[in-house]
Amino acid sequence: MAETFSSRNYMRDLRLPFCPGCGLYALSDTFLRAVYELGYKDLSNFIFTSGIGCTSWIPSPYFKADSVHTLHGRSIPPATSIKLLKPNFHVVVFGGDGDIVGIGLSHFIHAARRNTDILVIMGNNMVYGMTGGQVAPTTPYKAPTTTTPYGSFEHPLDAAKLAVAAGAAYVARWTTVHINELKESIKKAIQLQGFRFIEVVTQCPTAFGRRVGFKDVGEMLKWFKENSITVKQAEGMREEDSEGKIVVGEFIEMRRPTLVENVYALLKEVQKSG
Ligand SMILES: Cc1ncc(C[n+]2csc(CCOP(=O)(O)OP(=O)(O)O)c2C)c(N)n1
Ligand code: SF4
Ligand SMILES: [Mg+2]
Repeated sequence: MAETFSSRNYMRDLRLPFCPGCGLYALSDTFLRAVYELGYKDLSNFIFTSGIGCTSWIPSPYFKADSVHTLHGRSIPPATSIKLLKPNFHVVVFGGDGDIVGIGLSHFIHAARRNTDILVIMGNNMVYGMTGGQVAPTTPYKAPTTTTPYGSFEHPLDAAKLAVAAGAAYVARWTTVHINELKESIKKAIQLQGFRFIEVVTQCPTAFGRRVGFKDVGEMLKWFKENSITVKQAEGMREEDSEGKIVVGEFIEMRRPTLVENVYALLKEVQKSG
């Protein structure tokens, strides 16, 4: 392990493309810190895929690693193929809320159902950030966006709960004010098997914060902090009372046969009988 952590050791000599104050700097850095603390000197044991959007820029081309930058919403299918062909690698998907649970939603559900051995990290900034702040399936009720100037009239999708219902092996949600918890969660998720999903509620001051009336990034982070409740606290609350809160913590951790195990076991059986 390198003497002290520096994200630069894991990154190409390029400047990240994010706006000042964007939470994606912290997400990128926390992921690399987790990798470092697990003892990986480089990213040669990892393969990344991502779609299109601000969050999707995290691994590609910035991480010094093999990565596939795919179409908007289509990062999970190539991750699945890569994991089946290269089962010894950690396959990690980075994507935004629009990418993962908007246009890419069916891939997300089926990957969880199959218990596909990948880690999906979703940066949830509650809008389509890169394209200017359109409403997303994760936009809070009544929040104004470029396409809902009078406030969103839809209730947001709970991606973590959906992943649990679909069969994920590990699900957690944190925000960019829960950096230590997020780092520990990433470390755990990298080491687990099956479909792992970590949602990271992250500030987008440019396309979300300004529009909903936050003065600066500090105000957004304060809102994350004051508005977060734990999974345990949420369990004891009525649904209408927890509406609008950010439920943070681990939602599930369970072991069941994974896609790779099932496919390779079947291949062995077929080869034996044929
Ligand atoms: C098939 C397709 N539809 C739409 C787009 C335009 N587009 C690019 S990124 C994006 C949304 C990005 O939002 P999100 O996935 O939440 O990522 P963020 O930028 O917020 O991190 C959209 C609609 C596209 N590139 N391809
Ligand atoms: S638009 Fe939002 S999510 Fe994208 S880089 Fe800027 S602050 Fe970050
Ligand atoms: Mg987004």
